[in-house]
Amino acid sequence: MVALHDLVDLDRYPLHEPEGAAYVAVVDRARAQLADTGCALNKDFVRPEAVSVLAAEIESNKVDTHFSRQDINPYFHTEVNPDFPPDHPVNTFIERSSGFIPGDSWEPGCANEVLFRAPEVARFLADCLRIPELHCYADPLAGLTSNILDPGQQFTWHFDTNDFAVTVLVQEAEAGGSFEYIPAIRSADDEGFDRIAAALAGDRTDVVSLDLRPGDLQIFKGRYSLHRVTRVAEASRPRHAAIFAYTEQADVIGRVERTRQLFGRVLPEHEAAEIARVRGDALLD
Ligand SMILES: O=C(O)CCC(=O)C(=O)O
Ligand SMILES: [Fe+2]
Repeated sequence: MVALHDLVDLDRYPLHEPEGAAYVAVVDRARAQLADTGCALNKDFVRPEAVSVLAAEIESNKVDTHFSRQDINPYFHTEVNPDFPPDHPVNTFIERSSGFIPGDSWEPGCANEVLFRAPEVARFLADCLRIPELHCYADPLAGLTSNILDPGQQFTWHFDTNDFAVTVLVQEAEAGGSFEYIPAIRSADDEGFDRIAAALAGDRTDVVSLDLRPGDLQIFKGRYSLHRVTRVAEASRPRHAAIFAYTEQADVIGRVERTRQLFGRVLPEHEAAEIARVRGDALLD
């Protein structure tokens, strides 16, 4: 089986020595970036040879991708809300066309999974995010995924519903497919609708285009920062990113509706979790 040191450049990112000064320096840099822009970019986190392995695994699992195309508002909704004017962000719907390789597609022990499940990686991410501990998202479909943008596809402006996202770009598009974001365009007590409306209409003020390269590990706080992946050019190769989902609580499973939206199906685990949520316990009848 692949080991962590085969995958991560431990000279640059000494995840195996969390007490050392080098580790602390790397974490401090990520913390500063997160505080500043909500985005920490860990360049060349994955070794170049390992990036090829991650890419080959994604390529071979790509047949399992669930592609979907919806016109969404920044809040991931698709329906008009009559409480808001027609030109309001809530009623501005733009194309999201992309696909996800689901969590049950990966060979156990494959490189993508080893990287996702390595306790050292979860420890590092928790330290960067100043969270006591992180667990791999227990959702059987949404825990370990790959976001696929084929030529002509785009993932339009949106906010994430989770507090942070962890991404490794594995294959970059030659044209288009760039990650763009507007730091802190909203906050817990300010929706920021005016600036959001301007951004959706094409205003580039405050748009940051991230210099993301294959092997880079991105930690992104997407609750307050509007972000998108621009359209991959028709003549380009596809853009493939590995997406690692973690939760602060253990054993979290995603909602049925959202799972259907992204993966086109649900598993018995999702149905059971939904019933337990309604009842407030997981007991049989
Ligand atoms: O593929 C990416 O880099 C991130 C896409 C994204 O924003 C998301 O899946 O919420
Ligand atoms: Fe997102």
